[in-house]
Amino acid sequence: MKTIITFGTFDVFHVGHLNILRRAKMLGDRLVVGISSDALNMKKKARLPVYLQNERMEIIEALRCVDEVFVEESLELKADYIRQFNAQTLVMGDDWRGKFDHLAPLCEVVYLTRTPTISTTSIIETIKIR
Ligand code: C2G
Repeated sequence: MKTIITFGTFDVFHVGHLNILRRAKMLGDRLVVGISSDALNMKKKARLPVYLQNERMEIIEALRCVDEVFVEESLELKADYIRQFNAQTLVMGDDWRGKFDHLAPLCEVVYLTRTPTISTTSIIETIKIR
């Protein structure tokens, strides 16, 4: 049983999020997703997500390609989460390329290409303009 782990906020869920989760699942048998907590988002982006953490968790958990979700409380705890879930592969979008290479002794680290043009920020901007 090969476990894949990935992380993200997944705010205002869109097809770019779906694509990376589907591709991550294809690399193994079980996909575990760490959802950034609202508090972690405040720290990272100095604002709350549009969808709060329990809603983001519910949405991701309902996807066919996702087996388990948990709350990611800190960016620095990745090694602990990888051990806790016994993950063999960490998947991140290539906006994070190189940032998690230090975890390579613990598990395989794979960066997947982001889906072009779509982002939560651009969706919010579009809604504002309309
Ligand atoms: N993503 C993608 N294509 C897009 C937008 C996002 O492939 N057009 C990917 C990102 O690369 C990331 C995942 O979808 O792997 C979730 O994106 P975000 O919610 O923006 O995640 P982020 O805030 O970068 O949080 O511990 C790391 C962080 O929790 C990652």
